[in-house]
Amino acid sequence: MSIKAALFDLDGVIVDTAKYHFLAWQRLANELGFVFTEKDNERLKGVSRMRSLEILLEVGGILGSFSEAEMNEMTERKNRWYVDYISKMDESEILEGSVECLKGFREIGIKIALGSASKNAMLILNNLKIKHYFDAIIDGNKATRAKPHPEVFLLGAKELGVKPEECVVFEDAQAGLDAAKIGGMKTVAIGKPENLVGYDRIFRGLFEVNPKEIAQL
Ligand code: B16
Ligand code: MG
Repeated sequence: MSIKAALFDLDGVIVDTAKYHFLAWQRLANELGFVFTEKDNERLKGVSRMRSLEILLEVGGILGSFSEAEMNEMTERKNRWYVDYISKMDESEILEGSVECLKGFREIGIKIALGSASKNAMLILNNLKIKHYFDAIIDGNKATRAKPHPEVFLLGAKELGVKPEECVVFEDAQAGLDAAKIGGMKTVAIGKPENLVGYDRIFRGLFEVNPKEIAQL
């Protein structure tokens, strides 16, 4: 068996928080006086909070009009609304097959880490009651460099005490798949083949994943 650890992205793989990010970013766009659509929101997946704001302001045609302090204030405002939404989440929002997949890897002795860009990952894991499945949790507070930089996954491998080539990463965002590849890890894409490239396997969701098969990658 070549794989010793499975590293999971959070948003888009284990839970769909993108809808809450969207509602909060949309509210900010409304306050700033422009429309932000669900299609625009696709560009924010897997991207850091500040980079998301830059994309949003670009959509509104007002990127470059604000100071660093104003940009910080806007990300804080958006985050307060976002945290309001995710504070109400519970186990019913876990995406289909996620718990079975995590259990399946544990049963065959594969270590598990979280590799998320989100600074709110711990709150989400607590609300979903799945924190105990993770041997290491690397989130946006621990990793400072945004995907496609491989930092978040390399820190995960390090905390688990495994080599990058012994890891498989589950990701829904292209930046995340690129980060895993740059880090020298195997990749499982979650999503549609027309939206993603450069993966070892692709599934519609964790409900399609067979941990024993992935362990042989
Ligand atoms: P926060 P992931 C990412 O989560 C989201 O996909 C992305 O839309 C968000 O901007 C980023 O986390 C930062 O989140 O504002 O909560 O710190 O896919 O890396 O689990
Ligand atoms: Mg994601």
